[in-house]
Amino acid sequence: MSETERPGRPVPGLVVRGVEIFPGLLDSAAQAGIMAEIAAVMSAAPPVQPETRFGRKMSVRMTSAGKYGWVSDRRGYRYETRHPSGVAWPPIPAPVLTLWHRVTGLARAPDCCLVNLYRDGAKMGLHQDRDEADFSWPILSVSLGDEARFRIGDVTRGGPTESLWLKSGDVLAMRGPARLVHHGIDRVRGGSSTMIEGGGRINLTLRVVD
Ligand code: MD6
Ligand code: FE
Repeated sequence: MSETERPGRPVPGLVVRGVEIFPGLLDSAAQAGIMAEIAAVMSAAPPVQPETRFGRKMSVRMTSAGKYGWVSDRRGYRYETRHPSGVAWPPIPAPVLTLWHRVTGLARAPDCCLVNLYRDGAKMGLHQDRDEADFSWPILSVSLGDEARFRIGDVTRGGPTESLWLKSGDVLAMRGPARLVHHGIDRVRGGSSTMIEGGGRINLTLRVVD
């Protein structure tokens, strides 16, 4: 992995169990700019409520931008080059790519921007992100809209966890020894933001897939 030190690369304001958090990295203009682009992504590739391999519907709605999108259905979890409807995923919006390069310092672009939409009561159980080919690449995550309690555990299952509230404009990086920690969203504080039309929270995760 070629990591170039770039001038102006932000320093994490907080590190929790190895996860780097950049509170308020995006000001409200930057958030609104990204949100407008993500709204266009969601009209081209509407978020769907995926099913797990076991036939349970997830409460989060998902879509993606980029070369690959992450999907889940009865056949399992995987990356696909098309939305379940058959349309190609829209390209990753330019301001999102700029943020990736600025925070990671990497020359390589991500292959996938997974868009997680949390409406009324949606949450996400503790999981690891391990459907990518090479865990030496980081994952970058952007929070928009309502505040959410993010829980962070360990690389191994079980054991102690810590949680923190993520607000709109917060950015987070999972890399190095923290790349494979368990994490999830306990709950979203409904109505805590007006950033998203129709309410709720959006989380973007940027990944190198192959
Ligand atoms: C969320 N985030 O914030 C869920 N995964 O809604 C994730 O699952 C996540 O924030 C990998 C890396 C960073 C993340
Ligand atoms: Fe994740």
